[in-house]
Amino acid sequence: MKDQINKAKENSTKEIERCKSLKELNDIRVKYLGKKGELTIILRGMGALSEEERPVIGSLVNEVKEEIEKLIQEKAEQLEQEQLNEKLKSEVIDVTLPGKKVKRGSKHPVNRIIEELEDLFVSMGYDVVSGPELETDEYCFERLNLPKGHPARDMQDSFYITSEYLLRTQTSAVQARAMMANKEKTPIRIVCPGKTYRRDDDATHSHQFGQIEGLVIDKNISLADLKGTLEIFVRKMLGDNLKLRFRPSYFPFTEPSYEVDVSCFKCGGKGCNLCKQTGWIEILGAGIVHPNVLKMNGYDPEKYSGFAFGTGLDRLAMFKYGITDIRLLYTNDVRFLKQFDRKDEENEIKY
Ligand code: 2NL
Repeated sequence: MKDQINKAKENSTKEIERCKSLKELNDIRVKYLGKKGELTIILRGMGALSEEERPVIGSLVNEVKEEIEKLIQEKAEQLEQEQLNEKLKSEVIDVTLPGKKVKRGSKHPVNRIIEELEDLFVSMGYDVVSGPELETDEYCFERLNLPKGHPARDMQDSFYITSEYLLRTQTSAVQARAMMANKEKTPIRIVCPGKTYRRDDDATHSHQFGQIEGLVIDKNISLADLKGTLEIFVRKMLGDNLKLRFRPSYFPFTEPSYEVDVSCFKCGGKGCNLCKQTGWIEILGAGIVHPNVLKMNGYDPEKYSGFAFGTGLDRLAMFKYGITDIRLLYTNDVRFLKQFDRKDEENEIKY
């Protein structure tokens, strides 16, 4: 019996040593120590032994059992450690690899123009004001010196929603609201960028377009103030040293009214395809606020005067970035838009 025990000890020790997995190790444990394991069977068979032999064999079996258990425990720890090392090795992270780049969106060129103009005018003490795109006839036309039946209303074919409400045809409505809200309490210095709508349906016009208007009302405001302001506006947007030219024109809300040209920023005024050989490019509409408009919006024209101007943001963006097809501004093709990823200065075309 002793031999049998020693043999079991010897064999199990070898098997444990050779064993390569926890599963195999468990099989070994069952084989020697399990319910039907070799040592268990020996213990059960001890009844047949003599009184003297029983304690000797009993303690030997227990000793060997403990030893095997200890060996199994040690082997298990070793195998677990090996498994962990293996796992760590397979999951190793190279912290020196470059990270994945997060794709960032870019600002729409028209929004860049708006932001730049807002910064410029805020730096000159203006407020940026916005208002509803769905406007009343009253604020879009009446208060801007365009009474019902006025021929200028025909100039702008509008999107009427009801007989009273329409999509605003110009941002001037916002300015009329600002005047009505202030009513001589304070002077006014505001710019109003925003979307406007007209029922244009030919190939070169869009039914929706961006506009920015400016309005200044105070005591003793003159045409000189308007000229100086527009000069700063144009030079900041399109280039230093550009010249302005005021041509008499007509707007119902200003008197006198002007169309303002800028000396061609591509050819410097010599004549080229951009300015159609004239040396000038029309860029703004402007004028001195009509006394009727002042009166209708709560300002006494005897005490107060003001200037106003307006321009299309799409045209400005096209000039500034050298965009030749207006549809690119509305189709949101990322190949186009991502070109405006970088800083403004890098996108500007140098004429
Ligand atoms: C253009 C011309 C212009 C105004 C807008 C205005 C507003 C008020 C009073 C007086 Cl509340 N004038 N706005 C004046 C002159 C021209 O816009 O070509 N826009 C695209």
